[in-house]
Amino acid sequence: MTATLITVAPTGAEAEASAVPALPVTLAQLVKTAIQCQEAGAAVIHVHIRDDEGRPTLSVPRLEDTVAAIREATDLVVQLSTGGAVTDSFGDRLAVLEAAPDACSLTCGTVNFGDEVFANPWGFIRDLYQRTQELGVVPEFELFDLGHVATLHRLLGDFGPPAGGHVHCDLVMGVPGGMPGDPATLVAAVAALPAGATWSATGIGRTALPVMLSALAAGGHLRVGMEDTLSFARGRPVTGNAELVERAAAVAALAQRPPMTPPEAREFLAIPPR
Ligand code: KMH
Ligand code: ZN
Repeated sequence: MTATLITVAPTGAEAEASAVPALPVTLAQLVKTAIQCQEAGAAVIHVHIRDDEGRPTLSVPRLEDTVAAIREATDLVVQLSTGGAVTDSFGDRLAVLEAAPDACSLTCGTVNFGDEVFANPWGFIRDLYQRTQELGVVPEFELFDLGHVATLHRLLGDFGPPAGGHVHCDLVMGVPGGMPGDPATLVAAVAALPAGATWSATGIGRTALPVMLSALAAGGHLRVGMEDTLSFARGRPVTGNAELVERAAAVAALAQRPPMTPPEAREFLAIPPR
């Protein structure tokens, strides 16, 4: 059994900064969170940023500053979100890559997202993927539904392997409108992945723990963080991202699959040296 890749998704674009005081929204808070989460066992950070009012933004200069600051303070693989918020334009989402992160998320299809729609039509997926190849940014394929796996096969068939050459996916489970976060669905999604692909899984909200346990049992990797869940347990809000990473690292160690270090993660994900 291999070690466990732990990704932390500390902020997201959905939670209201004013309603969730523990959410890291300033650059200083994000950097402090990154340091704590690396110490707790994370190797990758999935980054969404906020503006001075705490609202989601895709400002490229701000993203550049964020990438530089996290690199300065940690060894984490810096993965910028190209999903942004449901209100972001395709142009702004494509421009995220200009901030030159190590990696980025790349969602492989449209999905109902609660009362909203997270739009990812084929033309956008294709353009984003080709731009990652041009810039040498390693994509992580976000799969919110089984149909997204079919689109991943199409993408790889039409345009070849990603930057770095290795395919790593993240099953995002339990979004209202996407695939449910349960063991049977996880097994079905994993069975449909391209040969040689590796995968993580994240369970949104109350599916966080069933998905974590199922993923470890099935040989997968983990994503945790306040983007995905704001409750540590029933009736007990998360006090910070590090406690979610600590719990994931403890469960992974119990499964005899301790956390990967950031250098091990870079090799595992085939992140090209900068
Ligand atoms: N905020 C969601 C609409 C990603 O980061 O790539 C999309 C999302 C996926 O979070
Ligand atoms: Zn995200």
